Amino acid sequence: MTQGSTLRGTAPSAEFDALIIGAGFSGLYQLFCLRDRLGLTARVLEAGDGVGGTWYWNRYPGARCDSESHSYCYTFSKELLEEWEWSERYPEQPEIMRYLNHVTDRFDLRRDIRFGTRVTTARFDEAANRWTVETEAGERYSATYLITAVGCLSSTNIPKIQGLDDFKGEWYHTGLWPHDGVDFTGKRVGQIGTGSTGIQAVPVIAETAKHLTVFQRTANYSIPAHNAPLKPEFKRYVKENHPAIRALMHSTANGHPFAIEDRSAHDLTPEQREAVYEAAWAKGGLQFRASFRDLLVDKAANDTAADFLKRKIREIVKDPQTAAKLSDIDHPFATKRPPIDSNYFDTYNRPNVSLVDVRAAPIERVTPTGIVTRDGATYDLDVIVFATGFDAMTGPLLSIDIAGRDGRSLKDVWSAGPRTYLGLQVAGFPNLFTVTGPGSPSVLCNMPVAIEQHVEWITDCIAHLRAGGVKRIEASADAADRWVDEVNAAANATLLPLANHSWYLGANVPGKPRVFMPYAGGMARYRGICNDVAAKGYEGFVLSR
Ligand code: NA7
Repeated sequence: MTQGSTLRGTAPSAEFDALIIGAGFSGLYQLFCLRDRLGLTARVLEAGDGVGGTWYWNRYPGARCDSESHSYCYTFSKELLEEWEWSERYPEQPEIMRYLNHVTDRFDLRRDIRFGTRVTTARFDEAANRWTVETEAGERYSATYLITAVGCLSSTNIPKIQGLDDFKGEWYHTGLWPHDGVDFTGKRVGQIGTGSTGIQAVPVIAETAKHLTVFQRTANYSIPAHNAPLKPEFKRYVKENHPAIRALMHSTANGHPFAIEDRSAHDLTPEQREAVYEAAWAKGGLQFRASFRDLLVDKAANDTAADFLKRKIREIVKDPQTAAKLSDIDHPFATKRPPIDSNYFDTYNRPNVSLVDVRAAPIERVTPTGIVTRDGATYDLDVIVFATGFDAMTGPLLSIDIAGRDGRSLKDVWSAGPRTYLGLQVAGFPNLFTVTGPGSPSVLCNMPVAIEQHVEWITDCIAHLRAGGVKRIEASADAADRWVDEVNAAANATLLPLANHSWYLGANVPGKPRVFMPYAGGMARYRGICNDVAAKGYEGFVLSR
């Protein structure tokens, strides 16, 4: 076990009741709750120069949310719900940024956020019962409670490809996109990655690039988003039905405003099933996977959806070889995060777009002028776009050097994979709360729903501690062990682990332990578990006065 290093700085620390790391959806709401509801002194430390978290950094072409706009927002304020109006079915990155800036100003949050401040270390001082954090600039802050609101997909995964440093063109990761954009006009562009991000970027880059070469390692399903401006009737429906929409989102497994149909794919004849899938395809979006209740638990049921979606790809893509590569999908539908798209497959019918199968011939190296694959083929490029995803869930937490009781570092405690109680706390790290941490539904849920539940639970917990004169709360090791078993059991009850190369399992980052990280038992069930734990006096946590 390595002991956490000591803090570098000697400057006195600025003292608060609570420190929050990150000013995305989570950090903003956590600040509001602790400051305005509980009356605590709180400070948000944010690496970026503005609010938005994941959305602040992900400015790539086509960046858009996969949750429908009327469900991708806070629900805690009736006034906020009434005054904000989304323009499209799926909100684009700039509109989400406008929304989060509006929330920040409306609730006067900006004055308690320190921007351009990257947290590098966090130490728990047992005698003082306080966390001290240090920033890249050597500033120090201390607080009783430390809350990480660092997001699940905020540590970029840039594959270590030999020769990248010598590339004479430009290269970018989609999650660290230049704020003033990238002009692809007349350029030969290579894009690596066909996850949700890559699938959004391809059609937009193809519009201006001279040529776009897409390097695909794993073929992917995608459902049309059918994005469009919202009609006045729908906007009115949303305005008049906030409580019912919120109640619906709270009742579903994924926090989306649609329920999973209570029927098996086996209940219907092949013709009836086809009609269901056609209707879901025409409707578009993530709701496709809600067509039958057994799509994620029964392989034969899943095959019916997978076959339909592969057939759609072959119908849309005209070149049979390209269609074959795009539809050669090796995992059941929705066992990796299912993308939704705007003309993704159709874009391969453009003369300026081509597909390279890097499962068959992996990328060998980057040269000063392009990419070489193992079969010796060379691709001359002016720009390389890495749509290669993230060191998900644990990456953002482990990028901070966090040490708890007895100087134990989080890196050591999680060396074989993350271990949490409810995804909210780690044994050995008192008064540290992890919003949407590993072991919680997080990325399997519509994120604002998961975030509001966590932030509210943490706020109620801190209120309870202060009301009872409790100085410290810490997950017990036993409760965390039991929860890790529960998280594994929940994943194993589904088909999700069959996608053995997914980022849910950490398999996209070389050397990362393969552990299924999010809780797959459903958001509604999870909310109930968290409520029960609190009602039983924070069962599984050790509270000390
Ligand atoms: P994803 O879903 O992790 O997708 C990353 C893509 O990049 C995926 O196709 C990967 O292939 C590919 N990849 C990663 N490394 C390499 C290397 N070394 N060579 C070739 N291809 C590679 O990230 P996204 O940003 O698209 O989406 C993340 C989430 O953001 C998404 O789920 C939504 O929740 C929003 P692989 O599949 O690993 O073979």
